[in-house]
Amino acid sequence: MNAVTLDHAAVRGESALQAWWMPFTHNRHFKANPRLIASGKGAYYKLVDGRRVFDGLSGLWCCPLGHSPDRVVEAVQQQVATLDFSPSFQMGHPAAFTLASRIAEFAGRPNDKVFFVNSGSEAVDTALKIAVAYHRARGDSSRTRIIGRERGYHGVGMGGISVGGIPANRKMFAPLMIPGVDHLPHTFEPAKMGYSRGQPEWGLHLADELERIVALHDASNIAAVIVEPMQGSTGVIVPPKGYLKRLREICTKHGILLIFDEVITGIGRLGTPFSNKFFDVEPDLITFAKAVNNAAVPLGGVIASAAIYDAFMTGPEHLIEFFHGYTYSAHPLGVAAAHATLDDMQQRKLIDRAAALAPVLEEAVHSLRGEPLVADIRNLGLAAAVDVTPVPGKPALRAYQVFEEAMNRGLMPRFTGETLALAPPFISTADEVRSAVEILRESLRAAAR
Ligand code: PXG
Repeated sequence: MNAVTLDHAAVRGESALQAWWMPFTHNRHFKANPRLIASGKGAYYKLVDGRRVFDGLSGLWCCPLGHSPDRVVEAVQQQVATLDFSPSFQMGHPAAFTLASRIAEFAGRPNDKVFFVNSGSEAVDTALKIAVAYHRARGDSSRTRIIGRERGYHGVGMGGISVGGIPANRKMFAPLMIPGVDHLPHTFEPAKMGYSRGQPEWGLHLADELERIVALHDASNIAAVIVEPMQGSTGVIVPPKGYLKRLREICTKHGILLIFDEVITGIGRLGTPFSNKFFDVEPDLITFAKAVNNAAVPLGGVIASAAIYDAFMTGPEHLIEFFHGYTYSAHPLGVAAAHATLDDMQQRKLIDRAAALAPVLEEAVHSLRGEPLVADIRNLGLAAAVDVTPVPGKPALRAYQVFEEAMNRGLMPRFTGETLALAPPFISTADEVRSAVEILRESLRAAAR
């Protein structure tokens, strides 16, 4: 049975859906009430029951060009017929080198180096390894502690859940956590910053908590700080004005590496290639994944400053300098899709378009203030979130109810906890962005009835 013949009627309550243990999913509920996607084109998905829905989250924040853009489709087709796989250990293929330079240029850091991986989780764990090994390579091997942040999402690897700050992602795996991790406080305080447009005025002082943690352990024991410049998964938590700059200053003062996890903010979501240009803050390491190749093939990476790379380039030249990598690092299909994605973004000026759509989304989403169930609204770049009031005694149900109403009206937003998020494809029109928000308005009203 393929995805197209597996329609709702045929599978409801039957065994056809039982074998796939789905990720981050309410499996039992889903299998009784499946939502199956048959195809995608441009900013729309088509469900197997024939409904067409606007893709309000660009897949999972990863398809800024919409679905199956011609250029990416052709590039992957050609690549699979030319060079389907190429080992990356002690061998290389030319397009991986040109992509690495291109991504470094794209980040405005042409001397940086790029290490390729296959997902955001791998990018995070790779960045943490680079950070710890970097200090050791320089003879500073007591610098091992890593500082993450409450509410942070850094994927699901052992490193990522350890530095991450989402309780549900951590509590079942406590014995597997890496030791020596502290967390900065999160910056979300609705009483002080509710309904902020863009970056909140309140909260800069929370960056100074880093000084407290440094004083506790002594800087000589701390390797790195990792934060999402804007927290995506936990509901578009926007950094207070000046906060990231302050973190940078404190890290620099104490010789601590600063890692920006840009798996969501990277590749244009804030209207700049990476968020360093948006916030005017240069981290030492940047992780990316998702949108880098429009998610056509899994690909991610870590951008490292030349100084970090150089610290590893010691010892005999015939020996490996960094014992890390994946079979699929710089997979030719992922790389081809990334070149095609960046070509398309650059030629069609799609990051400028994301920047131009950002105020449209801001205006529209904040017009939901005062609608039933709405508890808070936030936005940054081409991303926004609406918090809803919980159903008493049933956490996370309300946002799901709103999501269902939205799906019935032709919009697929993201629901998580008590939050609905929107991050439309960059190819969306202003009217599509506005009408997605109007559907959300009707859905909030319907869910409140
Ligand atoms: N870091 C960040 C900042 C992320 O947002 C990851 C790492 C992990 O990436 P992988 O490719 O391993 O999943 C992410 C992933 C959501 C949502 O709904 C967000 C993510 C993934 C799926 C859903 O907000 N972010």
